[in-house]
Amino acid sequence: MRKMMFIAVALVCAMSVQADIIANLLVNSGFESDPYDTGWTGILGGGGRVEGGAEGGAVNSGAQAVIFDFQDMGPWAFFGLQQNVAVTAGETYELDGFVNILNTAPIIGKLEWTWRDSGGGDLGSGGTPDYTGDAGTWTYQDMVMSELVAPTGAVSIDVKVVAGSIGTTVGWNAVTFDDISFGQQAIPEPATIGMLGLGCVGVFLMRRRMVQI
Ligand SMILES: [Ca+2]
Repeated sequence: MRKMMFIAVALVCAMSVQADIIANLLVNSGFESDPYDTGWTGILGGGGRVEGGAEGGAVNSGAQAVIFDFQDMGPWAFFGLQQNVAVTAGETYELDGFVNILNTAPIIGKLEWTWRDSGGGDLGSGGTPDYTGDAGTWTYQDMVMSELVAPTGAVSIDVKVVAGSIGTTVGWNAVTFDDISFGQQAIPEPATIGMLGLGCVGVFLMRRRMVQI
């Protein structure tokens, strides 16, 4: 019983100290509507359509995800969507999202971003590593980029989902994305940090007592 309590408190402790975002600034982040109607615009080769779970586990949450199809395609075919979001220079942000890749061929999915100044100028870009799937299976992977600090002069960011073939694809393959989030990192209140610290010390003491018993 005590051990279970310890595990429960330790779990709450670990979850509470994990960085989170205050609010998701993206519109239609779960692709519950057609991205071309709501929130997103096509980049690279465009593409992408919303679909429900008919493909077998293609949805991370809700009823739909966005899916990019690869049908007998040569290497270096890239498709994507982007959304521009206002930011404050100097503030710290986090980008997160889920990618699900059916790769019987060499295809990848990733998140990318470009900071923009007031004239739309490029203030720097970046991206997550290339995510690949387990051959022939659907498995959602969490793509997280934390500690993204808006550079001096930045007024907005282009958040992008990118799917691409890095070799020749044979037959039908697909990359799906769902639940993309971008927002300022939540900074815990000093009082909360104090309480958390006390809680964690409590867990540590409980653990010690358990060891002694
Ligand atoms: Ca969804």
